[in-house]
Amino acid sequence: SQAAFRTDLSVLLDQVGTGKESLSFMKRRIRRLAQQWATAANRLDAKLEQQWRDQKKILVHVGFLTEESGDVFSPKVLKGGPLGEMVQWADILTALHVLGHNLKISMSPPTTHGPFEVKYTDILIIFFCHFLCRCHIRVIDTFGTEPAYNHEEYATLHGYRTNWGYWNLNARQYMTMFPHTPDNSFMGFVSEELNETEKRSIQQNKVNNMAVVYGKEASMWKQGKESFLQILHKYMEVHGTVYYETQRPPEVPAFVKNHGLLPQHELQQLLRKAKLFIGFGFPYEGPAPLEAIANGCIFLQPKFNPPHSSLNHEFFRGKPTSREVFSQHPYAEQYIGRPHVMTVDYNNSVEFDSAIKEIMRTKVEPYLPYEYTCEGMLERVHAYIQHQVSVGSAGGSRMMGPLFVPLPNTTALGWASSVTAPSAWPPLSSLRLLVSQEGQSCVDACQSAGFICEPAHFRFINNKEALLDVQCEVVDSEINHILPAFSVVRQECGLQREPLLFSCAGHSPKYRRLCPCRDFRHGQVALCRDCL
Ligand code: U2F
Repeated sequence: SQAAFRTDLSVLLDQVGTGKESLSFMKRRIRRLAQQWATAANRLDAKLEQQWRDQKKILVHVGFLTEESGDVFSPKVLKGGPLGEMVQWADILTALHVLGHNLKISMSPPTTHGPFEVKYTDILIIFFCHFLCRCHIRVIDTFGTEPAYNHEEYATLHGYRTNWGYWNLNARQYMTMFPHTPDNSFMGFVSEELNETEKRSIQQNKVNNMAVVYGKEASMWKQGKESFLQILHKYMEVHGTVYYETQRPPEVPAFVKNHGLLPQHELQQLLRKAKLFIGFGFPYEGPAPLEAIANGCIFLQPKFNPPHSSLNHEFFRGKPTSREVFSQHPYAEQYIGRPHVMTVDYNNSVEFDSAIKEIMRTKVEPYLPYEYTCEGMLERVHAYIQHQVSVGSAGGSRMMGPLFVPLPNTTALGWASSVTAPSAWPPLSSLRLLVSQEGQSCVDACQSAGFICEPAHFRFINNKEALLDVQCEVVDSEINHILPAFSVVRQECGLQREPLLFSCAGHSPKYRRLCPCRDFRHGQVALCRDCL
């Protein structure tokens, strides 16, 4: 049947249940943003112009909140532990409800297959449920899983095996918190939106010398922060929201006005007054900087040189990705940037000092990228649900509908001949073929040309015809996540034999890669122009 938008969240609130601090946190958030979701639903409804939307039966299994997984999160909700995941799950539940789907929420081990068409869960529960897995599953995976780590046999043979990867899913079944690698699907979350009146009043009431520190756990203030904190303190009044039990945490200097961990809406109020939200390098890639920028703060963060990754940093060690993180919040740096975001070398006191002065005299407007508004998230989740569908469980994830549509006889690409793939999503019209530099990934190659890598398009360019302009002595077909690619020196071309290993993220110094790029909507990188 047809899905109808819902603007009343009371049924959802009942479904979420009670009895845990984590659930109360999520419900407070759902209630606080209810009006915003309702407005977004009406807008998207109008924008889609009566487009048919299938109502799906959806299971949401929040693995990290089950007793069986140990539920390490719930006890930390009021103590400064990670809330990012809780924020995201609250928003996913709300988006699915608002889109009008038939939702079942489960927080204990799954006992039945159930006739569900989509199953959202997280990386923890995937361990428990062999039957839940494969083609209908979507794994909420904060930092992402690259194809080389996801393919069990390949990962094992080539040193990509971690405790988290190797589920042999289609990499787009992993859904991330930020658009890290386009190999995965970008799920995201939402942040608070302001109307024009609120924006104006915020700008009038900004306190130019007020800074809030990003770091709600005392450990985030440890070691090496004194020198730049002193500089900051020279110019600004420094506020913190660090959790404490009875006494001020010793890591937090006496000049800092510590409010203790605040409820989300009180943090928003504090951010409305502050001019600067300053990161200390941890946590990586959380929601708070987006909230700060949305409330008219400038976000100042440290540049990482060398970049942090699973090779050199404890936090990323063992995570199924080779991604290099060049600052505390790469999304803020790359997708938002100046004047809202400044990324500087904190070890250079001159650079740091002048950044603070610049921030105090710069006027900025509150800003929120469209993809982090409720409408943006609804639009994206709607598109995924309608288009990333499974066509049956026979061949496991390899059968994922439009992710692997059987092609017409000739696999040559539309730019050269007349191949069409009517059911392809994203549509073939969005494809732009590019060749990377040696050592460059398709993520970077596409980005530097103003596009985004689109893994669904690899199947259209994994053929001899796409290598037309390349001088190949030999064309081999192998199992290697760098392929399709060619080596200039050896004049060797290689095609991919294992579709699960199509990878935007892969790169190798010896190879120039064939890259399937696509266009994207302004403010909604997950969707191509004709994707809706
Ligand atoms: C990230 O998790 P965090 O929870 O550390 O991310 P933050 O950006 O600090 O904040 C998450 C939420 O906490 C809220 C704030 C954010 O929405 O509104 N909050 C609050 O309610 N009261 C306060 O005083 C301060 C903040 C990331 F999201 C995770 O995926 C990572 O695992 C983690 C480690 O990198 O970082």
